[in-house]
Amino acid sequence: MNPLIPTVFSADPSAHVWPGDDRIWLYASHDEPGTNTHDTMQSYHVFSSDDMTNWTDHGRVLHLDQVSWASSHMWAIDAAYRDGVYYLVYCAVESATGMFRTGLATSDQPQGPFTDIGFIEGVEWGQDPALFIDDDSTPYLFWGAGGHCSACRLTDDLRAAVPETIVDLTPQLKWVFEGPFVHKYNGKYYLSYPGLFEDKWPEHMYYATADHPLGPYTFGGEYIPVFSGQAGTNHGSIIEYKGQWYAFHHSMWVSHMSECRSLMCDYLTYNADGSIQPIYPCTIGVFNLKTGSDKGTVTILLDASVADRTGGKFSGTHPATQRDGYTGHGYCTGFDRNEKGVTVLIQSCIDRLGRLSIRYCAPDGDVRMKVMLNHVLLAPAGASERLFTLPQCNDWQEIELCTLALKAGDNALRFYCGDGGLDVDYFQVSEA
Ligand code: FUB
Repeated sequence: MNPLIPTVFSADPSAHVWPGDDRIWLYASHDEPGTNTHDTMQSYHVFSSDDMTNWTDHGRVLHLDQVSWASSHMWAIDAAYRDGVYYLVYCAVESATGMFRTGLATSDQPQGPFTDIGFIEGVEWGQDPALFIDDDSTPYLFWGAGGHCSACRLTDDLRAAVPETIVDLTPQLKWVFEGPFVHKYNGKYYLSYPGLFEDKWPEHMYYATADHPLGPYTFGGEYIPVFSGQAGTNHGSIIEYKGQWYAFHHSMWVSHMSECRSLMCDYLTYNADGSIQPIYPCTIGVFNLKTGSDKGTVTILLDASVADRTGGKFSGTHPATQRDGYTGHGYCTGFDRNEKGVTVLIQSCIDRLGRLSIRYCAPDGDVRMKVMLNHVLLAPAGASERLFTLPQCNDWQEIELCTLALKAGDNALRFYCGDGGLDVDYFQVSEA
């Protein structure tokens, strides 16, 4: 169903399937609700699915405040996997020069959170990066903005451009404006990009093909024309998942504001000669791979052990990994006094209801906790006392706690007031 992710404004989707993993992963930039300018963009989200219509929002995985060299414009991104490390490849304006740089951030898990390791040396005005690792493991970087597109080979550690390989692909990419993405199909390299037909907005999606990642490229044509409700920009990625090809892109179908965008997905079909058939985005979008339904949900999954790196914080609590069976990086523990707790960030693009669940372990007995959303204490349904009881359990269990009235923007969920013996794996917010 389109928009694919109607719960949080996100754009510039970069889709990947990682080795040995059954899921499809989307790395996307984040638009702030209520603004209509790209200047306010300052973070990224990761989404995953194993059926194409039910998606998990893994929350805010990198923020401008966590990037020491950058001052603004956390714009389009890509991701890569190399030697056991997941890379978020993003762009931001460098404080020292005012120039767009291509940043690298790493994680040991595909959902992040990501830790910045600096920008790629030798890439100037590196807006809208795409990192393509070829079958022989050679890494290539593509970037582009303002009507230009360039590419180069990267050093093996991905930290620098190999200067003598930098090429200006602009003359080979008709109407190119920004946002390159590279995929491979039947031995050919496909460079897809947003472009301005006759230099006029809005953007169309075009592609070109080559026998080598660095070209020369031959223009292939338009594969997503301008459509009703388009955001002005478009930007996307193309991927095969479980035997089917998909084109991810964005629209303004939720907000009707060009800079509050929502992710979209449509089927992509090749002709026998390798050319791509035009896509006309529709609300049905793509179907569930298991059930055949076009309906889906978005569930927010917040790993309590990394709350402090995803927009929340620990208040006297801390992450731990001793107890087996946790799902992400670990769990949060140390709720041993009244004031101790954990806060997680829930981002939503509209005012809406969500159902809050928690996965926890409480081996020493029932635990009574307080839950506060945006500084308001919540009560269990039908109860007058604002305390939630987590029943004793010797192993991890998930229970639903209450309904949340989320507001558009940032929501702080604080969970506190324990009396010991509690470990929290994750918080989950499902559609109500
Ligand atoms: O999302 C911010 C900017 O808008 C991207 O960097 C461009 O590709 C366009 O989608």
